[in-house]
Amino acid sequence: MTSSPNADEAIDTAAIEAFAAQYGDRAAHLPPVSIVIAAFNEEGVLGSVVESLPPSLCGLTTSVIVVSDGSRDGTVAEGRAHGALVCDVPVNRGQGAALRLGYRLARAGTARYIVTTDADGQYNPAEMERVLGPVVSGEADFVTGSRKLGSQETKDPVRRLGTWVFAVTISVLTGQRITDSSFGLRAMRAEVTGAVRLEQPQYQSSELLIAVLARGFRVLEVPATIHKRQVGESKKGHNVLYGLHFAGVIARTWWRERQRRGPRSATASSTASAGRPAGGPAGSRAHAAEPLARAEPMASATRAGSAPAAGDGPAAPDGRAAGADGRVDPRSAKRT
Ligand SMILES: Nc1nc2c(ncn2[C@@H]2O[C@H](COP(=O)(O)OP(=O)(O)OP(=O)(O)O)[C@@H](O)[C@H]2O)c(=O)[nH]1
Ligand SMILES: [Mg+2]
Repeated sequence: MTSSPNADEAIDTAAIEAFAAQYGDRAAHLPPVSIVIAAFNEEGVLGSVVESLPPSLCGLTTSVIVVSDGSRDGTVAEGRAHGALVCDVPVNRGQGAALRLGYRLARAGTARYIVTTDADGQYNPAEMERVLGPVVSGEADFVTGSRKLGSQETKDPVRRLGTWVFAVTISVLTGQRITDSSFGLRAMRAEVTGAVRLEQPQYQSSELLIAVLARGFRVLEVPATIHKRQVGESKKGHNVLYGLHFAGVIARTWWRERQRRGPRSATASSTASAGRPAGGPAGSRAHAAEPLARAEPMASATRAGSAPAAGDGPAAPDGRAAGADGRVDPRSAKRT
């Protein structure tokens, strides 16, 4: 991991340039849905995960962007062999840094929606449609799966307790009912990722969720499943270490967002659970969202130092889920 924003920006810029040079037009003109995966030393499982991803979701063509950073095994080759666009970053920084870069690549390629999942096969690709659906229909800006509303395979009581404690903590801090703050299968309008501040190099999920809530985006949880990891091992450390990092990220992000908006700010968004918006009909919201970032085309993103940092972009909160353009006939859908 790097310690300075300048070093991070230099790494990101070089990676974006290499990605653009490698994939050319494919990277510059992505289909409407980018499935973004951070992968670190996931040889032996990544290929089957990529293979299992749907070529279209909600009638929209998908592409798969894998960001591997410093993997020492065959992760990069395996991802490419199975049709993913793989961004191969030479330095290991963590899942947060990798996803952030993946979001930039998706926005630069003018993808309209981003779906995330993990490389370790813990999430069910058949549930992606359920997660993306409310975003495409315009009901929500950000949808996360929830094991509490769905199911989880683990019997580990510490894990289960941790998931509950963190969800309650975030619910109390933000004033929004959240049942799962660390689910890796989620979907959002691509611009959302450019409108929030994302700094966590590794433990990124609660930062993203709190920031999205604090910015007033419409957040929805849907029931989903999390399986146990079948191959390899967790990259996040064991329960205690994972829990301590996770708690620290929640506290720091909540405090940062509170400072940014003032003490009365934290409860800005309307949240919904299990498909029911809590703040009124779709489109209504307690407070208007702050400006969204404009999509950043690949050509400008590849200019050294020119790409805006996440959270710095200008506005378009109403540019959500347009509708039919970009839809494909699923029978002819093929990954590009
Ligand atoms: N690029 C990149 N990806 C990472 C890194 N660390 C973890 N990942 C990926 O992030 C995803 C989640 O990591 P896991 O280690 O499974 O962590 P988790 O799912 O939060 O926790 P577990 O329940 O313990 O598996 C996987 O796809 C990992 O390969 C990293 O340093 N760099
Ligand atoms: Mg995992």
